[in-house]
Amino acid sequence: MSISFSRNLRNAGLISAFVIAPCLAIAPGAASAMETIKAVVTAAPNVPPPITRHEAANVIVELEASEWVGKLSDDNNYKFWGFNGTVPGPMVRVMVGDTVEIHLKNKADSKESHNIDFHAVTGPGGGAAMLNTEPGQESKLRFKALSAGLYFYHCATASPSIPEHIANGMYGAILVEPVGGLKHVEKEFYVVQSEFYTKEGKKGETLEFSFENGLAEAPSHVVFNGNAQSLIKNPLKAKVGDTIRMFYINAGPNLVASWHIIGEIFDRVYMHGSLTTAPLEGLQTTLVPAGGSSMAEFKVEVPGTYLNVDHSIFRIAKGAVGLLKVEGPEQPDIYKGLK
Ligand SMILES: [Cu+2]
Repeated sequence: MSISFSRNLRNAGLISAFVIAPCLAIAPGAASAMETIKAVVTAAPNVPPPITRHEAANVIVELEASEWVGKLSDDNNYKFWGFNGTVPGPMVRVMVGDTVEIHLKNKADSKESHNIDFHAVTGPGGGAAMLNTEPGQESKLRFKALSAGLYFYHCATASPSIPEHIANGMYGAILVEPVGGLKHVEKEFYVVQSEFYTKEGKKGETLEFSFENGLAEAPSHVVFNGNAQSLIKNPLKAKVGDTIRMFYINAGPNLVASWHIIGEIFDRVYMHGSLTTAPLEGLQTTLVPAGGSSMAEFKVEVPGTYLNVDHSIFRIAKGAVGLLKVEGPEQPDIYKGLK
């Protein structure tokens, strides 16, 4: 079976699954009496401010799909597709019980139609069925956040193929906090691991997407926050004594991640981003499935530079390495070289 034939079959199945979804477009006057607020969304590695309210609200989230050429590494550019002009797309923070309105625009100069499947949504296509948006158009979806957790979102448009939309950078995170929020920590970071599948190209060229390399699960790049040098050039920073909370997404589209920070131990890992399950404690490395997440908290006790990696370790040669710099006084009781 040729690649294009199997691709068309797959698309046909997915398209029909979306078409049969019932229409739940937002009707005027249907909103409840809840307070309406506009969500603050942030580009990685930044995290929106913690939620301090205890009452559910109507939260409006504005996102825009677009397509642009940007840096994938110091050597090459890539034609990204993404949300709000960044790869990954922004992080969204809401509370369980909130009614969330997604307003998705697709920039007028886009070549493709785009949508979003939110893993936090209960309903057909995770909302994608309601958010198919042609260039220059806007679509809206209302959903109720039913379960606390750290969730992935991604484009799921079937033309030319769903994998291509994800592989080109159309993804991000939505955190659904429990009522009352998460415990205070000194630092929060948003990190997304993802693969890129490109055809071969020379230094300085804009690399092209390769569907064949995607099928072979042979990425040319495995990166954090959309660029092979992203967290090398702009390290995450903290101070001795800080507790760090990391919201870690594995966008895939294919690989399972073995997330590890060299020289640190995760004090608490909320496996798969579940915030309704007790965390595991004292972990070295944690699995993050493709299209999944993990939330980890850890106190940094010793100053120095730490490496954030996928411990499927050859991937560091493809870009899966970032820096965490911890400043503060030496702690010889915990860590000291001996003569
Ligand atoms: Cu898309």
